[in-house]
Order: sequence, then C-alpha cells, then structure tokens
Amino acid sequence: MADYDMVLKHWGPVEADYNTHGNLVLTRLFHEYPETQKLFPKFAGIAKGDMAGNAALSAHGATVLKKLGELLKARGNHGAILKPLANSHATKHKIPINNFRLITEVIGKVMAEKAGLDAAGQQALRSVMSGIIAEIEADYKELGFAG
Ligand code: CUP
Repeated sequence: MADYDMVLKHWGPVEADYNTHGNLVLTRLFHEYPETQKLFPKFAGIAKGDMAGNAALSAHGATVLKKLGELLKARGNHGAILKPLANSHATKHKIPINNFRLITEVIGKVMAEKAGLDAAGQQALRSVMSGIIAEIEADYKELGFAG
C-alpha cells in the first residue's frame, strides 16, 4: 500500500476530533521539545499544566492536523496547498525546518496511541513527511530563509 494510504487508513479518529488530537500534539511537542514553545509568541507564556485546557492551543493544533489531512488526501498532488504554507512559515512565522521533523515524530506517537497507527504506519508517515519537508526546505531556500 502507498505511504499516503497507510496513514489515511488511521485518519478517521483524528478527523473525528481535530481539536482534541491537535491539543495532544502541541502539548506533547512543547513538553518533549520545550524550545518549540517559543516559536509561536501567543503560546510562549502558557504553563505546562495549562496546555491541555488551552483553547488557542487546541485551535492551532486543529489547523496543523487539518493541513496534514489535506496534504495526505492530495496524495502528492499538493503544490497548491503546500506552497502558501511554506511561504508563510518562512516569512511570517519563521519556523526553522527541523521543527517539522519534531512535530512529525509527535504526530506519529499520538496517532499510535489514539488512532492505532502501527510501526509501519509511523514509518509511512515519516516517509510522506520527509518528501513534504524537502519541498518546504527548497521553498525556504528560494525565499532566502535559512530555516
Ligand atoms: O499551518 C501550520 O500552522 C503548519 C502546518 C503544517 C505545515 C506543513 C506540513 C504540515 C503541517 N504548522 Cu503551525 C506547522 C508547525 C507548527 O505549528 C509547529 C511546529 C512545527 C510545524
């Protein structure tokens, strides 16, 4: 099965509740990689213990997972989705590229626990994301953002 389909097979539970899963992803990202919390000024001041109930964190987590869902469903035909995302992350949010690798690992773990993504599925997610991240990186270079 193609990597996209291996991940999409487990997308149902994520899609059924983007806010809850999105909060789990960002809360875990900020706990496991504390420096990532500083990337978005509006999240920098949230105490570790308050993350689970933070609506802004849930909302952004939902945004991230919805984007990932769109990318997965496009099965590689995602130029129109990815380009604006890469541009805004280079010029507006200034998110260094390695953070996409970190969030990929966290999404894999959350999906393993909440959506039954197995080891092969996690590998498929890494593979899909490494292609996407390479495209973001190429775009960053074009824009002169070191990333
Ligand atoms: O949109 C947004 O916000 C993003 C999403 C995505 C992109 C690309 C691919 C996938 C997804 N984001 Cu936000 C991202 C990120 C964050 O938040 C954090 C960290 C890292 C990354």
